[in-house]
Amino acid sequence: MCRRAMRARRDCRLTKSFAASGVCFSARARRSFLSVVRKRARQRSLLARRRRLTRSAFFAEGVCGIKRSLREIHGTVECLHCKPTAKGLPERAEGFYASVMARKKRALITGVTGQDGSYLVELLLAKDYEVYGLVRRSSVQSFERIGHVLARVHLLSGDLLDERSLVTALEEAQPTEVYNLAAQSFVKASWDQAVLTGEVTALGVTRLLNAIKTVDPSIRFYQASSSEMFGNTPHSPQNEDTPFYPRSPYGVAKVYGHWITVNYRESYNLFAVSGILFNHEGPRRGLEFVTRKISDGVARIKLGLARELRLGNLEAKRDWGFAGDYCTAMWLMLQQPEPRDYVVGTGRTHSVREFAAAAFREVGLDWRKYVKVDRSFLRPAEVHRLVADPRRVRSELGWKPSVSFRELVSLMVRADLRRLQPPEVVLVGERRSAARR
Ligand code: NAP
Ligand code: G4F
Repeated sequence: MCRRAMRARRDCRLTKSFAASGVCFSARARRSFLSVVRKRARQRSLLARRRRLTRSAFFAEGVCGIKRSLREIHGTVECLHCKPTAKGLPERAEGFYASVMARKKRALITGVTGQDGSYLVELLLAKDYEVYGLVRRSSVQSFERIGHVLARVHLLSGDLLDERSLVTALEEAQPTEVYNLAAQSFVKASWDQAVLTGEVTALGVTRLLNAIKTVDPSIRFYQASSSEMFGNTPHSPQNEDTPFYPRSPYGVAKVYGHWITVNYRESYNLFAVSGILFNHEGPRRGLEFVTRKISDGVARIKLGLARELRLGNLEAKRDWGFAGDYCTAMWLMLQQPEPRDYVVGTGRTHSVREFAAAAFREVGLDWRKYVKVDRSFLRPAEVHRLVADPRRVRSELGWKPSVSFRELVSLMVRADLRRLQPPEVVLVGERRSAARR
């Protein structure tokens, strides 16, 4: 019906100009003229569809063609917005087009309860997005990282293991952008749960891309790829053209996620991009990752809550940046005219030993007195050194990190000190008793 509405308007306009040209306007001539025009329009509409949502594509497709979910809302094949009137296309269709274009951007974030999810929510809310977050069912829900913005986020239940739940979430949120941050993201755990890691971190990406293809192929998609994909590569620094050599089931799963994103972009013309992000940290980082384990350990030792810090390989080197900065890069990637993959990192690398030394220095302690090497934290296969070559993201997206290595260490240690500090009321009590003494 929508197409018929389009056709009615086009025919009406074209036959008028045809008649105005003074050419003989017999019924037969009109019919053959229109059949040629329609054929061309069909070709144009196909091209436009391939080129995403332009204004002409919107009408050529018919509103319902683009927003298939609308058809379900109307509960009828005939879309009210596009129903033709005696005058051709109704004003409502124009109005609807304008309202669709002017509507708030909507984002769906998988992994919204994770470190990056929490920073991305803040960023998108500040940009006036309508934000939806996918959360998986758990007997105890932990919204620790997003508690402060919970009232402004729509939470939807779903799991990367379950494609149907992803379709439902997309239909409900009707996002313009999807950020796939959900994953089994802890490298060490990926050896113990290699199949689960593959199911979530690798196949989960295919499920989500399939859901997008079914619900609305105009959605822009961001895949959280990782520098772990470079693993043991002999090339340094690593950029978008560096070959992958993953060293863990996690790294292997991320390589799959990366290539399926590229493949769906090339096969189905989706706006799907892969951000190859190097390690990014902050006070919201999970306690199992080395930087947070160190900042937490240092704060505990400083406050007399622990005596030592047990770590694995101190010589491993990583390119560490602040997670908030990296979420800006994710967003920038989805605002570009063309989908492209980017490496995101600081371009500087430091060892675990250097991180630990800087963290202890922050509280005036010598790391050598407290750090013990514990072989149980070593990995079956290690990634020894990673460092980004972020030239493309800098030159094309204008992105650069705002927090240096020293600042990152300092802000993480200070945040853990604040968190673990005895409550203020104890300090006040202490001050009073000190005053009495
Ligand atoms: P994170 O803190 O571990 O968060 C992971 C998120 O995924 C959590 O919200 C978790 O939900 C969710 N999740 C896990 N399994 C799921 C499933 N089956 N279905 C739905 N959700 C599921 O990770 P992050 O540091 O924020 O990283 C975000 C993404 O970037 C991950 O994909 C990670 O692999 C990737 N990445 C991270 C870094 C980095 O340095 N941080 C670098 C490169 C790439 P629960 O709260 O329920 O567990
Ligand atoms: O902090 P990590 O566990 O991070 P890893 O393995 O680099 O992975 C993180 O960054 C990736 C990006 O490259 C993400 F894709 C991934 O999701 C995750 O966010 O370990 C960093 C290094 C490793 O070489 C590890 O062997 O620190 C070494 N390390 C030494 N002692 C330790 C420890 N790692 C942990 N987790 N715990 C230790 O006690």
